[in-house]
Amino acid sequence: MAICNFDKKEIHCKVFYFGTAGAGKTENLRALYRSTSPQLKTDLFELEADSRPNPLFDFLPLKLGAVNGYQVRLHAFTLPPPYFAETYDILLKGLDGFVYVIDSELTALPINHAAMQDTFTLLEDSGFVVEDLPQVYQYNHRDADQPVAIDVLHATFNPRARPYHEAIAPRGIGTLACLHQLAELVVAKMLDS
Ligand SMILES: Nc1nc2c(ncn2[C@@H]2O[C@H](COP(=O)(O)OP(=O)(O)O)[C@@H](O)[C@H]2O)c(=O)[nH]1
Ligand SMILES: [Mg+2]
Repeated sequence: MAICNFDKKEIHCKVFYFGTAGAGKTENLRALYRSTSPQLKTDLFELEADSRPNPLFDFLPLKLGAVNGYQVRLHAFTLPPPYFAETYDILLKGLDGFVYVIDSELTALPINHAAMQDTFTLLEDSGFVVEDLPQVYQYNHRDADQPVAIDVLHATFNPRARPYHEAIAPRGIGTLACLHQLAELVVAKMLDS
C-alpha cells in the first residue's frame, strides 16, 4: 500500500517489473537510472547476469517528480530468480502496481505467456486481486528480428486493453513513459480511496 503524506503532498509507492527472464526488466531499471537527473538519483542495486545463486534483486528508488500535484517517490523492484521463490511473499508485500514487460520476439511468445500465468497465480496466492492492481504493459524488444504485431500482443497478453507502451529498453525508448503512466494510476487509486 502506498504511503501518503497529505501535508507534504508526498507519496511513496512500491512497484514491480514483472516478465519472463530476458524480457528486459533489469534493462528498464538501468534506463530509468540513466534518465534520472543526478539530484534525483539514488542507487541501483542490480542482480548481475550471473549463473551463481544470488539472493539480491534489482531495486531502484527514485523521485519521479510531481504527479497530480503529489511528489512521487517510487521504489521499483524486479523479482529474484525462481530459486528464491520462498522470499516472494515478503518482497511483494505492499505492492502498489506493476509494469508487465513482454518480449515481442515471436519465438518468445510461449515463454512470455507461461511466465504471465505463473506471475498472476503468484500474485493471487499472495492475496492480491490482479484485476484491481494498477498495471501497465510494455511491449519491449520492438527491435527484435521477428517482432509480433501489436494487435496479436494485445489479444494474447492484454485483452482488457490496459495502458501499454512499445519499448526498446536499452535505448530508453518507452521506459519512462511506462513508469510515469503507472505512477499516475497508483496516485489516482490512492486519492480515490
Ligand atoms: N535489442 C534489445 N535487447 C534488449 C531489449 N531489452 C532488453 N534487451 C537485452 O536482453 C537481455 C536481457 O535483458 P534483461 O533486462 O537482463 O532481462 P530480465 O531478465 O528481464 O531482467 C539483455 O542483454 C538486454 O540488454 C530490447 O528492447 N532490445
Ligand atoms: Mg534481470
